[in-house]
Amino acid sequence: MKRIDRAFLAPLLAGVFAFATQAYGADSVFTTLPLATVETAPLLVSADMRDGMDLSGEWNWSIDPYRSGIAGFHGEAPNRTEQRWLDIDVRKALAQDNRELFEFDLDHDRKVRLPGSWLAASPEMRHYQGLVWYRRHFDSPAGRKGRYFLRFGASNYATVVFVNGQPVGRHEGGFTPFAFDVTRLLRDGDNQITIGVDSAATAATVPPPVTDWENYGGVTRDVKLVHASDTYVDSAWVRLTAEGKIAVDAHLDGPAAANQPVQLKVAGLPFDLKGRTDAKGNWRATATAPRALIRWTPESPKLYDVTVAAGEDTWRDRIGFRTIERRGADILLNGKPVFLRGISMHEEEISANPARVITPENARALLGEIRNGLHGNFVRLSHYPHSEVMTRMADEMGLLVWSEVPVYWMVAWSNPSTLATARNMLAENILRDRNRASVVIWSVANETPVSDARNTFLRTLIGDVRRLDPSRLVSAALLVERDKAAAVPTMTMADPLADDLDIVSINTYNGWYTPDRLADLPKSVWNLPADKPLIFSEFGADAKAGFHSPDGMQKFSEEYQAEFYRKTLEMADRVPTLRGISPWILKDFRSPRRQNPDFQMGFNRKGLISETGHRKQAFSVLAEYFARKAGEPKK
Ligand code: GCB
Repeated sequence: MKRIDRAFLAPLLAGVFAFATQAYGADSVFTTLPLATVETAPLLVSADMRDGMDLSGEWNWSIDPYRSGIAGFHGEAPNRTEQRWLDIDVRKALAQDNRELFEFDLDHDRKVRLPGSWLAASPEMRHYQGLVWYRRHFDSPAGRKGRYFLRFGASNYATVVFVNGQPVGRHEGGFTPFAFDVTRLLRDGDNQITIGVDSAATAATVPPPVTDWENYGGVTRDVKLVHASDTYVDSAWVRLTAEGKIAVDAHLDGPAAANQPVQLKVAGLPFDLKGRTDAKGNWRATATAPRALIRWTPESPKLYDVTVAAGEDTWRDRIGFRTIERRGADILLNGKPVFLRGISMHEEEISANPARVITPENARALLGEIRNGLHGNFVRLSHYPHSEVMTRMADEMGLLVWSEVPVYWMVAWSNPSTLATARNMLAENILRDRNRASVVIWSVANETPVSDARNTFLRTLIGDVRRLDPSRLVSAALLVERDKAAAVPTMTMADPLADDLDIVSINTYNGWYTPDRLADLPKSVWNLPADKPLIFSEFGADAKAGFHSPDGMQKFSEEYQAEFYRKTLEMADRVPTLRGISPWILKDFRSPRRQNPDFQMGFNRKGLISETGHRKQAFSVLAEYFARKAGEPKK
């Protein structure tokens, strides 16, 4: 890849991000620390495959509901004993001068395991949204040489980072990775890291405060001290092109980045591509793929060990090679039509008290329900980028992936800072996952009402996707207009954005949020573009596992949900351009807006399995439908 043009995300460079100034004012650390974006910070693509020190484990933590660590009583700059990130041992300081006033002591506060959201850490944290400080110590690696990066898989939502009392940087956005070069801040022996994480959403953030899922605040993915040589491969993208070639784009960072010999190898194949970086440290090359290459498919998800060697550094990844295209109303995987047998999913493990901890075991359990239980080949990872553990597991298990950014319902379409935030988030997601064969669709939004400002905003994002990754398909979950006078449900795609997308995706809840009789659903009329694939990206009905209705017609019963699926699938089968579905949703998930005490208790119950994994009746309805679809000759 050519490192993204500096001009690409121009507003980002101004450091004007959606959250910071609104929540903290112009001169707090949340506003003034260097902002990590795809243009300003290391990308460290495939950092999870690099050497380093895992900083998961026990951290001390302390809430800061009035954000006192950031400002004094009257909003003035915090003084020395208020700045919670300073390298001060509070007990020692008091031993030296017992007149000092500290109203926190992070080193001696409670401990919690990171990664994981604070919401599940203790009962009184269940609904906490705001600022929390985390602190841990670690011993510096012996014989330090080369470069050290502090890399976060994700931290929700705004984050400030300090090492040994020194400011490092900040980041905004709860679902994508970021990293800082901390080489010069490390010292021999004991080192201290302090992180402030603020989960509050504002009208300007992405997503905004009103959603239908739990806002899991905190450091929700791995923190790692990554080690690399002085000059290292900061990003690499290796893929199969539509023409059947293997292409590589790599970028080196460091003093010897320019004019450096580089070499791409794919283990197990007679493939060895050599070249040299240009003056900016970029290398782009293509070569014909060997005949022996086995293509990645959901049925046979072959991954290769791939390396890019450059000087002292070797970048590693495990990569599948496949193509994805649209032709007319068809989606072609490796040149053959494919029907996407999927379901949607939130990033939430199967558990009575989920904390958004996605370990490989948790990811395998969720995706296993789709692949083996439902006979699926596709998952919609809604409504934001999921953990890299999940997309790697999808590569390994053979599931096609829809990947999305949380441009959800009503973001501040006319706010340039909101757009900058969304663009950076989208870029961070794409740059992280461009090497994943499983990812076939980038989605830029979910259920966003049409307006000029919204169209302009989303077209900017679509343009970014096409520039950063023209090899995949672009979509967004759209709304349709319903003809109120028609006798049978009649829906028309009137959203002008459909013209900009490769796949038209629609969420439909007729029979759940509308008074339609389920029996009428198959008669529905859909007025849709004839030359584009359609995905029903959502449909679903709530059911409380174990709640039954004698006549099958009571909402929240397993019977109603199962019948809703039968009739909606019958309806879907009559739409000629249908090329996939991802109903709502695999598992019951936490959503604070859902408070019916008989059925919901803080959970959206549209899952086909309960939060603890109990399968509801509708599960087998979909499983049988997918088993049939899998056996059908392709259109
Ligand atoms: C939708 C949203 C999804 C909600 C779902 C529901 O249309 O896209 O985020 O959770 O409906 O259950 O209402």
